[in-house]
Amino acid sequence: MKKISDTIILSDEVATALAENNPVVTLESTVISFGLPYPENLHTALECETIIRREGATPATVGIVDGALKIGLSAKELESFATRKDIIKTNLSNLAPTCAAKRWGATSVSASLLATAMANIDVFVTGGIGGVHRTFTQNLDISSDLTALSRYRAIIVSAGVKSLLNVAATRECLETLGIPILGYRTDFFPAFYTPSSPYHVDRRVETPEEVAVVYQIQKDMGLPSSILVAVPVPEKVSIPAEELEQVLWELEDVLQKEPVPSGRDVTPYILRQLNERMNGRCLAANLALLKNNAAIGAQIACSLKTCGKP
Ligand code: PSU
Ligand code: MN
Repeated sequence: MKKISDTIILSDEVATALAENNPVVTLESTVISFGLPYPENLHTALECETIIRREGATPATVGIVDGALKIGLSAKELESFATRKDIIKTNLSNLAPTCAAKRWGATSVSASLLATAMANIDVFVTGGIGGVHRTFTQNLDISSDLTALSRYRAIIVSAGVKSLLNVAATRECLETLGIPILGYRTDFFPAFYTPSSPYHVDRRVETPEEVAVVYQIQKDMGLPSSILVAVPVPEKVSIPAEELEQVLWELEDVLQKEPVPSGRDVTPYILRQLNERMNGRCLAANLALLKNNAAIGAQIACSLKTCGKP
């Protein structure tokens, strides 16, 4: 175990990979503890790691274990994140308090990205980033993921944002915060379950090498933010926008009438509700896009090593 600081630690495997300048890809743990049901959460977490290894990179799932922010969870720890009931969902605001309390914490995109940047790792993969919620005009619910993307620099691979968020407002917010969006073989910002949205990306790229070029320039110019690589969900499991919209309207109606959670509990709650109403199709799409993103993230990490990394 190697320490980066008093509270951030690397597994031996990740420490060795970094010391040897081999490609490393980080992953988040909130999707395991709060985004997917058991046992799919555990199977997918392990499979994403296998995919990353197969592509030639070292996977490093991030999570808080007994108050330490750990980069590179073991298989046993992944199982704990998939099953324990006392895990705290963490973002930038409760990261330090969770560590101070010596608790276990699942790291969302924001907290995982902080860990990625602190360890000097270049690539982080996830399913979907958080964004601006549909009800933001009433309660200003904007994910801390956007704050983190603007503050910490890495390449983050995701399938865009879910249309349970306000996709247009999220796209605007990313621009305001100075976060470049690269469309991976697409001209349009993907909307998670749906491969496309009406909103343009900043540049379309076809290969991992093209991503690496933009990242080098981002670093060269001293631009502090992450680059978002937006990868459309694989076509065969995708869900048409109109179909999803219908269910989301119905859901919003229900949410108006019943007491719903607030703060960090909103996203996991809506995800569960949506999945129930879609007979598991959302889950199938979610699993497929996570694996797809893991493969592309690993390819990008490998390409960086031949792309003039100092
Ligand atoms: N999208 C998913 N599944 C998830 C999340 C997003 O399909 O589990 C998680 C990610 O960890 C993301 C977090 O960082 O939700 C955003 O939560 P919030 O909206 O509370 O910021
Ligand atoms: Mn929120």
